[in-house]
Amino acid sequence: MLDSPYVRRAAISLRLLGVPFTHRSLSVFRGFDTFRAIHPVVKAPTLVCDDGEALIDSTLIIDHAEAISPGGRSLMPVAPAERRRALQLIGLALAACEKTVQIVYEHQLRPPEKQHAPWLERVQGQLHAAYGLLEPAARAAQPWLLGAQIGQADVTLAVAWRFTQLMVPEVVDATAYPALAAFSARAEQLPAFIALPPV
Ligand SMILES: N[C@@H](CCC(=O)N[C@@H](CS)C(=O)NCC(=O)O)C(=O)O
Repeated sequence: MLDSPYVRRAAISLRLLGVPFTHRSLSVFRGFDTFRAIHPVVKAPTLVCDDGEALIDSTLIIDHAEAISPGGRSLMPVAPAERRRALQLIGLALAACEKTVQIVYEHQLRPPEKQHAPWLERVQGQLHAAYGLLEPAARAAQPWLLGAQIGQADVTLAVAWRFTQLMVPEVVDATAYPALAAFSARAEQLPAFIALPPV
């Protein structure tokens, strides 16, 4: 489901890379048994390739999509310095996704009496640390994080921010991160983002 930031970043990336795919929206919770019939590990996203082999994990799916993209299109810089910067930013954005998911799971999957306040505080602090490092990067974007061309760092950051704002806006106040909010709004106007909305 596109409300998962991992599913959405993979889908937007495939689209930007020109790799055709069919999207089947299936909940890993409500559709557990149906999903398990597709892949026993029940992780979203799962990419089932034309020969029936399946890949899990958004980063690995995107890696494969880059390898088969028509015309050798890529969302990653080649030069080592820029590539390292992209990897650094993607790591922070993925951490923001993970910490947001942990907060959501703590609230939605655990009974209230089993929720652990110190764990939630730790995770919220980590989420703010990630966005705190990403805010100056978004402020310096021209208009994208590594220059004129949209890349994987942009896709992952924009998807992460929108996900956090949809799921836990009370934890991450958008007004405290104006550059991230503006960056996200810019990305969400692109056809690939509009075609694959989180809700
Ligand atoms: N590192 C993975 C994370 C994927 C992930 O955790 N997806 C969630 C949905 S947002 C999921 O499958 N949750 C069910 C579970 O972990 O049991 C990726 O990048 O694809």
